[in-house]
Amino acid sequence: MKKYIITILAVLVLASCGEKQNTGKEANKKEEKKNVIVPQFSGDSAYQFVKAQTDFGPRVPETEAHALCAQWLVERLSEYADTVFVQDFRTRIFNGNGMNGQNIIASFHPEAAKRIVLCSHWDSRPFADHDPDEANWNTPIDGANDGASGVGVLMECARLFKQQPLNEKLGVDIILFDLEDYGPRQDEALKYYDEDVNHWALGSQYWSKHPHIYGYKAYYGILLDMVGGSNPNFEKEYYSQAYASGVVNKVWRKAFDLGYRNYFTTELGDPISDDHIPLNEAGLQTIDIIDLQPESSNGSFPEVWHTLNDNIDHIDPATLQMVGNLIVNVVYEE
Ligand code: AHN
Ligand code: ZN
Repeated sequence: MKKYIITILAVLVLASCGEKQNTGKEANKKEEKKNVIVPQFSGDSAYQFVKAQTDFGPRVPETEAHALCAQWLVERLSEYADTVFVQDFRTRIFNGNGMNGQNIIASFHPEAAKRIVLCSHWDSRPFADHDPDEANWNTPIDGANDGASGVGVLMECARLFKQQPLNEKLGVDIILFDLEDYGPRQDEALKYYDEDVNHWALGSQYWSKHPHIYGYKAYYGILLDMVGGSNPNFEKEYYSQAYASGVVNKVWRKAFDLGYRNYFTTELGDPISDDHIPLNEAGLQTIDIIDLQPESSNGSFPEVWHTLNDNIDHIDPATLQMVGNLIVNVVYEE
């Protein structure tokens, strides 16, 4: 019940915030920013949040592990956030079959008009279709990096947002998308190719058409994907730069300030089809922080990508720490 009351309030507040009156305040802004105390992001805590997910096993939609993980995510997020929404949806996967999914949304200061979206996908891929051993191509993956890493960072962010509340005028929505990674196997991709249909990012496509709050608007979004590998290479992903260059600049500038130049490069990365595309197409400027490895054997991502090796043994808490620290610095200084 309470959820729906808050929903209605949020709509009213959003509707009434057309203009703002800023004159003398601008000058003080920089000074204020310096005085914000940013809480300490723990890479080890984020790592535990990643491990808790992989301990369920592969989180493939419509499996028990997936359902149990959803329950855990909702329970933990309910401890931290003001409101948690579970958006159940039914969609169509690449082969035409129907499938159920759940987007999980944790809102902080749901009444605030100025909002930031932080997102990741929480499902894991049903097919290890880039595994060196062809016998594994139908085997689901743990998705420690591909899925759980971004969620782990966002769970630690949520813990901090509870511990040290954000400015009351700033709202954050952590959105965990389902069914990002149910695209067809690489060796069958042509068979299922349809220029009008994106077989990936199904939860994000659904949410973009049916946001959890009618008429939902946000200032910008940040997607985290594969943020847990060792020695990451975060290039300025092509669509992020094309759709949301201001957000890329803001985040990369902060990464430089924090001393992360070796990992947040100025290189313009390859275009990646990911959860940020439907959001950008719906008008929400969203960047993708994603580990791009154009020299790897798959040509795009870390070596373990879509193999059985994408497990907890290949997660580096230092990378989680760097990305998480960057996110909290961006958010608390907003
Ligand atoms: C494709 O390769 C179609 N998408 C890359 C985005 C992705 C997949 N992220 C995680 N898994
Ligand atoms: Zn994937």
